Amino acid sequence: MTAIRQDRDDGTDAETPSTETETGKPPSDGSPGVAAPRRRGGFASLWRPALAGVSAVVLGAGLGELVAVIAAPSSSPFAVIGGALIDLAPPWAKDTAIALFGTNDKAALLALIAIVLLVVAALAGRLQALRAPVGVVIAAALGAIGLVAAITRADADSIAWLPSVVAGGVSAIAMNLLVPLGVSALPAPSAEGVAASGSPAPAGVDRRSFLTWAGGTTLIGILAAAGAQLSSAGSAAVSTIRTALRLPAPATAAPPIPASAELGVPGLAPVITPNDDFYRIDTALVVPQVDPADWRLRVHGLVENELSLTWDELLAFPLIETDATLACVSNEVGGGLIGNARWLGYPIRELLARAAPTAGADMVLSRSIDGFTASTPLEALTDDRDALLAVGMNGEPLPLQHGFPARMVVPGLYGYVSATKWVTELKVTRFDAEAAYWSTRGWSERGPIKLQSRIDVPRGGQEVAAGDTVIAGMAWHQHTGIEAVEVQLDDGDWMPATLATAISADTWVQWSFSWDAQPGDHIIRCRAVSAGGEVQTAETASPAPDGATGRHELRVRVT
Ligand SMILES: Nc1nc2c(c(=O)[nH]1)N[C@H]1C(S)=C(S)[C@@H](COP(=O)(O)O)O[C@H]1N2
Ligand SMILES: [Mo]
Repeated sequence: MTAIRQDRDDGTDAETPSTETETGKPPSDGSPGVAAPRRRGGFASLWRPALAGVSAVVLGAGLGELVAVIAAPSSSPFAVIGGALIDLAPPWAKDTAIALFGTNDKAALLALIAIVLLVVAALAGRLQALRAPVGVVIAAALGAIGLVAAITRADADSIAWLPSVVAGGVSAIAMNLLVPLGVSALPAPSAEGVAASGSPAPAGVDRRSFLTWAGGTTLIGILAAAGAQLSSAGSAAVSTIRTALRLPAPATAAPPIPASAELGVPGLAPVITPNDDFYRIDTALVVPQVDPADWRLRVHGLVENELSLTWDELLAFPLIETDATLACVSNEVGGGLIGNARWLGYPIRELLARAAPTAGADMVLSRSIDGFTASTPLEALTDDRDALLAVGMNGEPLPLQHGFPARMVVPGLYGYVSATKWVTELKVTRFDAEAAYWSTRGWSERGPIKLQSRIDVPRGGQEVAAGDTVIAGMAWHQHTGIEAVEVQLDDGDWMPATLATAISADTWVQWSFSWDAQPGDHIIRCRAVSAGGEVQTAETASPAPDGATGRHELRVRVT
């Protein structure tokens, strides 16, 4: 509501700039404002207080970010407010954000916060001019919002409050000092008669001085924020530790990827997804920085032997390698929130065997350093599948954004119920006793990955040359496997596609289909058949609450 009202204010002030040009002319005649129509009194030139408000808040926010980088990196006011918004957002918001912005949803959220902040800052400046100290109170309140968000984070440390207090305090003080500069440059409404009758304008700074003050303040704020950005990129200590790290060789290596797993069709997803191309989904606005030297994994709850594992202890265990395709429950039919990697890690079933779950336990609630939790059925962690406490991804330590130093990977389950990154705790418990992060936000407490397939080649909407054409894509039903993929052209019969060699039942598989394309518009559809005989359903379901269904179809024009 605030933003809408603010927009209207700006709109009705459309004549303000011209007013200002006249009132703001160099006061060589010593009487600025004489020519200004003053029908609307002080409102006519409230853009100056608005600008002062923006300058004050930019200064405060910039210094707050700088203090955060120096003193409390996980408590940057922007990050904690963004993090709180993510946690508070209604369940549908996740999907909408991903649908609109894909994996740029975090950048979009930060941009949105910045826009709202600037609008509120402008409004605060205006209110400060009209009814001091309302603007100062708003600036302080913005800091207080950051403060509350900061100290309620799961990973809050003892000085988490500092950056937001600096941001709010500096904004409030600067608001108190700058807004009067903007106001006093104009004749006060009560002085209008005097000004109009030719008396000297009230004492105060002229337009140029005001712009210098406001501009200078804004610039300092921007420089502070930029400095914060640069030094956080430069002083990435954990990233340096990761780069220097050598992981042990697996005690049990995965067999080489069969050459026939890769069909070599241009435009088709590679069967192993390079780390840099691997989708990223999480609630962490700032990637958690976990030093392996400080990392511990606590295994507790309904167990006979509570454990606490250090990094060195974990690496000393016999590690195994396994290929598994991770998928996000938010992935739409035909979407890209899925990737396949070769993971290195310690089987969680071995870890749980050491902890010895007691009778009655049916779930493991895994927790990340940043408070995210996932509920994984105990059975999926103790059966014969290679559910891993993973430390390596495609031959390197986990990238920071994929969970360094350790995460879970459980073949066959969507990430939100299994793939906890930056994992620090496994609590053996019961589904009827505890609920995980997304389960409390309307998503299903269990999330087996659904049978799916997609078309990668050709791209939808693409023009295809008539004649021999290849249609190709990916199919998956982790932990069950794919038996067949079929292709349908223009509502005709389903025809078998050629399957590449599957790495395993836990990974996706490539498929291709040769098509003698005839000129005209065509619809291409695909469907997979699982190793269990299940045919991919045509019934469409949206991602919430437990994964999308339906068949990928696309339209192409053959010329
Ligand atoms: N700590 C943490 N781990 C998390 C999440 C999260 O928000 N926080 N999201 C999960 C979800 S929803 C998915 S789909 C996978 C994605 O893993 P990736 O980013 O490595 O692809 O991580 C899972 N692990
Ligand atoms: Mo996800």
